[in-house]
Amino acid sequence: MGNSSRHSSISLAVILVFAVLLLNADLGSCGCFKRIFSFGDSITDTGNFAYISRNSPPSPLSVPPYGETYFHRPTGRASDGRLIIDFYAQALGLPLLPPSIPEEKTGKFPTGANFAVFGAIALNPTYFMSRYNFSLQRGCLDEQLASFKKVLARIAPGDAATKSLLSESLVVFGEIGGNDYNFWFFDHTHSRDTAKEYIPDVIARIGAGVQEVINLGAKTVLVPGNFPIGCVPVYLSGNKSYTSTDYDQYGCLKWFNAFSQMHNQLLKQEITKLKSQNPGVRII
Ligand SMILES: *[C@@H]1O[C@H](CO)[C@@H](O)[C@H](O)[C@H]1NC(C)=O
Ligand SMILES: CC(=O)N[C@H]1CO[C@H](CO)[C@@H](O)[C@@H]1O
Repeated sequence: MGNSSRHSSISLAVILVFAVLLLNADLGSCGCFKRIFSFGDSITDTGNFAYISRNSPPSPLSVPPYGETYFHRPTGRASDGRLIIDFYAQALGLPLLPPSIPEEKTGKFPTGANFAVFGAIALNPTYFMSRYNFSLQRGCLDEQLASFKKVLARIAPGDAATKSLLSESLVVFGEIGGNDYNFWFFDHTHSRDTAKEYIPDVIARIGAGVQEVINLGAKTVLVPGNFPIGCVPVYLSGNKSYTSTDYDQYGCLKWFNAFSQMHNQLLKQEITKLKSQNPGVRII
């Protein structure tokens, strides 16, 4: 996801507590993973974007209040505290994941690395150009996977070594895809319904990415869905409505929550398909 406010960090905090509980229920704090590799966008980025943009005008992520509650300094996370991925690492007894890009060419990443980049999309930018004549200058999943493979080729060269290393790693695949819709929701160059047209393509891209890491040797892949974005402040303010029926009993925007559910339902179907195609691999 793109811009995040302190309020959205708070609502996300509630969601991530549930996510950690779910993860614990499924995997336990068993010391069963030696490392975590993760992909995604600002929900997961622990410093890649801030590093990439360090020489341009400083991004808001590099100044307070980002980082103020836990790290007591800005770390490049789009949050005042920890991100969901930090809680996963702590729940599994691992150090917090370093962002991959600052050490892309040298890092040994003994406990894993984080390839997520703020603002990243799942589909390639060329998709939006050819389909909607819309130029989107963003990082994408393909770039993160390419960077991952480069790192693997260095830290575990050869198919057998890569497979062995990944078999004892947890791969966290997302959240990714939210930004493929977000620019439509905030840009208003097209109707927001346009975003529904390409949900299946976003899901197919995520599914292909998950299959790619499984082919490399991953045995446990966690694939988070999208959030109830209709409850997130940036959507509530950016799409304020004066029609009371646009809101549910919690004051959330129904259209956006229904949209997230559509994405998540298709994602679950994709995961069911991936599970049947990859017996022996845990896809959560
Ligand atoms: C594509 O967009 C550009 C501006 O961004 C415009 O000049 C051009 O006419 C558009 N092409 C088509 C086929 O709509
Ligand atoms: C009330 C309001 O601003 N609604 C907007 C919500 O966003 C869509 C496009 O994403 C606009 O078409 C609406 O006007």
